[in-house]
Amino acid sequence: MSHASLTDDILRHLTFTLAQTPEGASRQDWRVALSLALRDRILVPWFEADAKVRAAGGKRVYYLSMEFLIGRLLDDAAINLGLQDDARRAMAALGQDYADLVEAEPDAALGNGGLGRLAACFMESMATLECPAFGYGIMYEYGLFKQGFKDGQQTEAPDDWLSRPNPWGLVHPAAHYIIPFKGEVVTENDRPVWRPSETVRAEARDVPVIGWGGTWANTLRLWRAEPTTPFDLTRFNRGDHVGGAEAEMQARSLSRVLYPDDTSYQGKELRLKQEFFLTSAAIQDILARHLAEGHTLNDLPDHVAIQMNDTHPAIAGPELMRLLMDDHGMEFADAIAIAQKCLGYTNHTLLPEALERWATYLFGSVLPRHMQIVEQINQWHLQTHPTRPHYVGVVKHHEVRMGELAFVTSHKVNGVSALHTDLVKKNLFPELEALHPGRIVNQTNGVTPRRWLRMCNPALSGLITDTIGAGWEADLDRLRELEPHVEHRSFRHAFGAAKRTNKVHLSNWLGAEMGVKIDPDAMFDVQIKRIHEYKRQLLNILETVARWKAIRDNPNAGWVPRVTIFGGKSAPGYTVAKEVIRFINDVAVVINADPVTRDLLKVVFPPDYNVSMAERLIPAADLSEQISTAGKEASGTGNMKFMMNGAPTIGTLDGANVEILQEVGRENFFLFGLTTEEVAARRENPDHAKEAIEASQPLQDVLQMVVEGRFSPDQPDRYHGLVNRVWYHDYFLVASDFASYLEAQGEADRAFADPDRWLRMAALNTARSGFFSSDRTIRGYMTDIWDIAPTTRGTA
Ligand code: 26Q
Repeated sequence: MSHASLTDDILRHLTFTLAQTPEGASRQDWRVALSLALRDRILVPWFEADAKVRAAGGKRVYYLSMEFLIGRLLDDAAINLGLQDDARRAMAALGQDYADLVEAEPDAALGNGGLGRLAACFMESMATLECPAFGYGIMYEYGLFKQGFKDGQQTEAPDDWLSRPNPWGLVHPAAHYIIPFKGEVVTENDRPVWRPSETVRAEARDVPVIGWGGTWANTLRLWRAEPTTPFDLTRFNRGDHVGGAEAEMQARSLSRVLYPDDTSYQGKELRLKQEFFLTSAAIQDILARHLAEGHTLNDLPDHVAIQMNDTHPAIAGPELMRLLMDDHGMEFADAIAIAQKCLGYTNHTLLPEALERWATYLFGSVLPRHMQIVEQINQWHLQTHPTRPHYVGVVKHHEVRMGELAFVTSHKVNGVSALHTDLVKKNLFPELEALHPGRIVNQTNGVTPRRWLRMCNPALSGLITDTIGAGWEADLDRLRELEPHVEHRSFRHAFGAAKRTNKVHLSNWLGAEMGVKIDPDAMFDVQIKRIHEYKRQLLNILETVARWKAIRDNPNAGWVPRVTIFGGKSAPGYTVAKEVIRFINDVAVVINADPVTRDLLKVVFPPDYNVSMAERLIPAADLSEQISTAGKEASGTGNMKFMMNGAPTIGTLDGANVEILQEVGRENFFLFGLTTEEVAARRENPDHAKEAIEASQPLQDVLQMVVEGRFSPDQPDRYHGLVNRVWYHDYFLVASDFASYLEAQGEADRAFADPDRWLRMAALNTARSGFFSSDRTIRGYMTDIWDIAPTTRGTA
């Protein structure tokens, strides 16, 4: 495929699909025309992949997730097809700048953070590994809100991402299902019959997901809610213009907007309906495909592996059983046996406030038949495990516990890092682990190196290919071959040059977007992730204030210049997180205006952090901030992206940091803070924060400055509540870890001041990051959970 034929196809799409002339075409038109020309080249591998699976009668993975945090797809598709250079040349021949068109694509933010981005990385890895798979999600009309700052405070605006054309979502008119809700369950001929009082229609939008090499594509099938009853013309004609559209509005609300919370769940009816909408459409689709391919329902586990991304689709077990029993006459015992063999459940959190529990009255009113089945499952589990403690159960205290439900309906339950899986066994499900030894397994998260190294960091990718040859993208362990080169000054120099290129790009972008001038030779210290108390952005900004004060007290002490960069959104209702955002912005105003420290310290917090912004920030980062309270971050995946891109971590022994430390070695990681066990012990002391503050002069000074209103001169008491929480309600141990963090930051300064030492560390981070490819993770799921033999692709 040459760039000439690509040029022809782009022009053909511009003319005949978009009905535009080259002269009249906008940037969006060119972007869509190019996307369509690339999409054409995905279709054949896509159809062929499906035909191969059908012919082989093989097993497919069905990945059920309420979130897919996709980001942009154009450059990713071009790279995986091996057509990036051709696309660049074709666009140049047409007088367009390829990079400009890539930027014109809206960022598909159908997810909140880590869990949703993991699902997107998994889709790409499954396609790369030629693992037959469908992703099932929701085609939200509005993705995660757009974040703005007004006087430093977060504002939220709807993310109207579909207002610009989306060439990646193909309408699949044949795939549509009726999703029932509410009503009652009656008995007919001794069998329960659900008579729903509401229905909506699920319609499929298919996004083809092309793997590295362009030989295989899977489907991400996103459901859109549509009314089952057409527009009520009678009501409209009676003059009730709004009422005529009510049913339509009600139905469409199910796929209207992504819930922007990623911890505290609220128990809202609409959310439960969204979860069932996704899950029922998916299960109906799976059964329809299975039967259409000529298999019997008893064979289901031979052809179907369903993975539940957290408990959000945990109604999958009861829904599958309902269809098997009520529509196909299967007995309960057979139905649960089949469900268990098909289902797997991935847990992503230990935070108690994030565990889904639905009041039985709500659950029973929205899903009356499922309520009966859940009760039956609970009874069956108790009968088959009579030693089950009285306080354990799927239904307890008038609540349905989705974690327990997912656990007992699955054959495997997994955590997402070694430490997290340990804690899932010991703290979250100790009783179920005892009753079902071996069911809980670990699958440490990973990220796709195509997007998170090859695509976002062309400078470093080019150096890697020049050094170890092509093909490392699908065989990331090969990055180890860089290690001997790290000993060569010329390689370290080239590594540093690639990093500097990225830092210059970022400096220019930040200058243009935020009007700040930053020095590309300063240390870029980056913390990007959702704003959460447990992630401790507060610890980072308090340390930054301490640094500012120390520089002012002693400006000529040979300071390492730093730019402290934050990015991230807060859930709109999370008051404490929003206060942290405002505090960081207020601190930034004061520090950035200080002439004494201007060349040594800057704080920048660009608004509306998203996947595309991560792709700019990560390649330019020097230091990766992974500073959660030990035991709270299930894994983290940003930590892996930084490591791949040559940014050493400053971090706690939490989540996958533990494994990063193990891979990269103690001397290449800035470790600090209490361990999980020490955290628990420390909390036993009611004065832990007070004692830590009194033992640290810098922390006392910082808190004093904040109390005095140094960062809120127009309202000196603005942060009294914040400081008060550090003193008296410091559940996440900001105070207790402060001194240790300060020490580690000092170590990072000393390392950075020695460029040769730093480059060695940075390069070794990249060289030792192979383990964190999501290809490795997916191979793990295939062997340990899905019972699908991994192909040897990439490991040869
Ligand atoms: C639940 C109910 C109602 C509304 C929203 C939710 C909800 C939505 C999203 C609850 C949780 C989430 C997202 C959780 C998440 O992103 N967890 C992260 O998952 C990553 C991938 O495994 C890990 O790396 C992170 O450590 C973990 O925090």
